Amino acid sequence: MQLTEQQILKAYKKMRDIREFEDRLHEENTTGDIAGFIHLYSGEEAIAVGVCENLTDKDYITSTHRGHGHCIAKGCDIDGMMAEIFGKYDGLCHGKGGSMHIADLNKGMLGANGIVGGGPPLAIGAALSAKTLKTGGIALSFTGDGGSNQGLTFEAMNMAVVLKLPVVFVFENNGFAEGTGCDYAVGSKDIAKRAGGFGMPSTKVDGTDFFAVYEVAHKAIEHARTGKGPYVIEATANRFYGHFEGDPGLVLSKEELTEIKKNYDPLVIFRQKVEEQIGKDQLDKIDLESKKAVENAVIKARAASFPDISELLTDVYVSY
Ligand SMILES: Cc1ncc(C[n+]2csc(CCOP(=O)(O)OP(=O)(O)O)c2C)c(N)n1
Repeated sequence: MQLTEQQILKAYKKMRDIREFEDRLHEENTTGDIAGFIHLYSGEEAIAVGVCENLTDKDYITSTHRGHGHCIAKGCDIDGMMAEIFGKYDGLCHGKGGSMHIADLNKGMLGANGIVGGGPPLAIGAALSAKTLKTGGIALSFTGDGGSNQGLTFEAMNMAVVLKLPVVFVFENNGFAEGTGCDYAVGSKDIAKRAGGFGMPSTKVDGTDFFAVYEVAHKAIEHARTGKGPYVIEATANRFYGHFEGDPGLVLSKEELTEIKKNYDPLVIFRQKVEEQIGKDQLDKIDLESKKAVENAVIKARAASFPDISELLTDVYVSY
C-alpha cells in the first residue's frame, strides 16, 4: 500500500512524539513529582500509529494501562496529557485521571484503563452506538496478550459477532503480562487464531513494522466500517522498559534487551524503510521538533496548578 510523503511524515512524527514523551517520563518519574503508576509503551509505537492513522475523530478507541501511545496516536494533545500525568488542572481530565485514565472524548479516545481486559466491553458499547446512530464510525480496542485471556474480552468478542458490530479488537502481544510469559499463559499459543472460534476473521502482524500494521489495520477497519462485522488483529512487538516504572524488568536479560533494541526498534525500522525516499534531514527535523514539544509540555505541566479542593467531586458522577 503506497502512502504519500505527507502521510509518512505524519506517522513518523506521531511515533517520535510517543518515544520522546515516554523517554522523558522515564526521567521525570524519578523526581517523585508524579503520583501513581506509569507503564511505558516504548517499542510498540508502530502498532498504535499504524492502526490509528486509519481512524478519524468519529471513530472510538479504548486503551490499556499502557495508554500514552494510543492517546498520542489518536490525536490527544501532548500538553494536556503531560499536565494530566502531573495531576494538574490543565490536564485532559483536570488531573483526576493520571497516566492510567487519560481520556479525550473529542478525539474519540474513551480512556486508558487500569482494568486489564476492561477495554473490549467498552468498545462494543461504542460500536453499538455507532451502528444504532448510523454515524459511519467504528470502535477499536487495544488489549494486551494478558488481557486477551480475560472473560470480559471473550464476552465482548462473542457479542460483537452476534450483533455484527463495527469493531476491531487489536491484541498487542509484547510477550509478557507483568512477568508471566505469553507462551505459558495463552493456552492456544495463538491469540489471532482464537478469533475463528468466535466466528470472525483475524490477521497476525509484525507490530514493529508500521507499514505492515497500517496495511492490516486498513483492511480490518474497512471490514468493520462496511458492515461486515468485527475483526481481530494480533500485533507482536516488545516493550523496552519494565512492566511499570520502578520495575527493574528482569524478565529479559540485559543482553536480550540490547539485542531487541538494536534489531526491533520500530522507529529505526521505519527510518530504514523511508530514508531514501524522504531524506534524513526531514526525519532529523521531526526528531528535534518532538524533543522541543515534549520539553515544552513538561515546563507547562510543572508550572500549572493542581485542581482546587472545590473540584474534588466534579467530573466524578455523570448525570443524564
Ligand atoms: C482485572 C485485572 N487483573 C489484574 C490486574 C493487574 N495487572 C495490571 S497490568 C497486568 C498485566 C497485563 O498484561 P498485558 O495485558 O499483556 O499488557 P502489557 O502490560 O503486557 O502491556 C496485570 C495482571 C489488573 N490491573 N486488572
